[in-house]
Amino acid sequence: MTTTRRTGELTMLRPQDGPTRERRSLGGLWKFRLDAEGAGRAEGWWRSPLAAAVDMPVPASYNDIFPDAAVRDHVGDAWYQTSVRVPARWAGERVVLRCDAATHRATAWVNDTKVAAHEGGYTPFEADVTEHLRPGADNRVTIVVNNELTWESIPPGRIEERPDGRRVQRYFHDFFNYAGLHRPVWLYTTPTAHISDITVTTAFEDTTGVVGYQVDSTGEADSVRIALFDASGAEVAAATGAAGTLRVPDVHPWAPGDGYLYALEATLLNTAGDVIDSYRQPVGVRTVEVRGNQFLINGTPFYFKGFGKHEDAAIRGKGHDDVLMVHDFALLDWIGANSFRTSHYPYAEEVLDYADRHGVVVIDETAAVGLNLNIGGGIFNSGERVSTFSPDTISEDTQRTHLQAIRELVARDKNHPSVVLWSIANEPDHVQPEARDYFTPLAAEARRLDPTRPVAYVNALLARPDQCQVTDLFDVVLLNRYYGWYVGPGDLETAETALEAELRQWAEQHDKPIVITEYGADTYPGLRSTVPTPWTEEYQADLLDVYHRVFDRIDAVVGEQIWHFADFATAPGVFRVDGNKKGIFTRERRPKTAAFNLRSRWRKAD
Ligand code: BDP
Repeated sequence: MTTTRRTGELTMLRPQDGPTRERRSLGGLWKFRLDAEGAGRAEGWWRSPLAAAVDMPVPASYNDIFPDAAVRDHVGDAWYQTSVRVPARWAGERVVLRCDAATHRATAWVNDTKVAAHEGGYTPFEADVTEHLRPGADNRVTIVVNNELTWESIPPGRIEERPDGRRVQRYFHDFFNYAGLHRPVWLYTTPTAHISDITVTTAFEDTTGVVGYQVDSTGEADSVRIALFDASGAEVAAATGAAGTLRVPDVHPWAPGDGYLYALEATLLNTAGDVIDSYRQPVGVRTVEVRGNQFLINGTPFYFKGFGKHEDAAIRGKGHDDVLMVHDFALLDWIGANSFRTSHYPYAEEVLDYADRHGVVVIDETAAVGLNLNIGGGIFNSGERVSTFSPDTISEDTQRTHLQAIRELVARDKNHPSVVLWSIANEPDHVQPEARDYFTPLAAEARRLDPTRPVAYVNALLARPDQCQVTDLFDVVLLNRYYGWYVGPGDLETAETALEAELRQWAEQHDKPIVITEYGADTYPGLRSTVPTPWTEEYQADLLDVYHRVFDRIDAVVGEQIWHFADFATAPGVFRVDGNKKGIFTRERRPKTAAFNLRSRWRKAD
């Protein structure tokens, strides 16, 4: 039997060590050089050791590593290079270069050969480099990362040319445009014939877990053997064949707060029964369903408590860091949160693995943020409404990139039990009629790729239920609301009435669950007041209380995710004091007053 992977589908199986596979992390210090003029591509900088280079840690954003505005505000290419020796025993194996994230696009070379080019800063890409890497010898790996945001990129942006020749990046979203090699870079081996993808779906029949699987592979193999192990390592089900169903009596479900995982081991065998390749895929057995205005996990109504987050920290920017990750999850647990949204882009796979293992529920979002020319970083245009969709702005080209971003997100994250909902955009323009043409194919593609999860987009304050052009295309209503902050700052009484009136309208006009995916107030830590005063710690706490009173009065509200988990970096602006200060924690992860109120609300028994 020869199995080949389905053409046209993306495969993004995460590298792992195992009996037939080996990984080599390329993390550490790389050579680094900015190239605002784009000289490197013309001069072939990948062909020799990078001249005039400095040391740069990987993974990290490069922007804040040096006290240098030229690095922080750089626009254009930035070159990374490292030299790597892999064991001679790798000869004869298939060798793959994988970059977990290069923001926002990258081209990679191994020695003199271009091996990959990828668009999109938050999903991985890889290349088979077997022909180009010399096991046992020195090899140059060069990656040029480009951080320009344009009308064709996701997220979009535009570059201003200044009279003095400087190029300045403008963008419509409210977080700093960090760039670089943000996540691990790997070389890894697989056998020539190998497992290229695994897709798992799960269901229940009474207390029996039903695990559907499909194993895609490339190259000559005779058969596929499947075994499912429980968390203690005992085999609980087995099968043969590239696709099929496993049944697990008395299954231990994956559930919020109980990240129980099985391991599905897929093994490719040759005609003699020898193992060709083997891969272990974690599996959480759970269901997700939207019924009326309820969001059900394992048939039980689920209420989202948590935050919109960012991958953001001092110095490392958006660079993945296990220390920070574990600490952030510990704070989520401390405060009693059960979920978060990966605002506003797909997070590192390490984060989703952690969420899987700890039963934390995730709304998984694409990087489609800022597709709304009437909002700039949460601030609404006060003048005339401008057109978001046009051949010169958000266009079919943007839509094409957006579609690809959805495909890569689903391909990468489809097997994570923690992911219960796809959010395909944050606060796009959904009032203009063109929004419907723009979003119809995107919502359809997300459903085609993954019929097992609901699909949503995040609605901005500018569209009431009767104005929104796209709500009926989606399963869940996700709302970002800023009454008492951007709308009527300082007036919490009006905020309470207006919020309640609007939420009731949503609940009446759409029989769908509502999750409030953003609400909050900028808060300068240490600023206190006895009377309601925006920016104080008391005001943040009081505003959240107002929202919670309203949520508790409306059945269709099935979740509250505060904006934001921690203070984070943004582009400079008169509305931002060293970044966005809506964090419940400071950027250093110290609690503000509201953290303690939330802790008592969220930790109360349901
Ligand atoms: C919302 C955006 C979010 C911003 C927030 C704010 O979704 O990215 O950071 O406003 O202004 O509109 O704080």
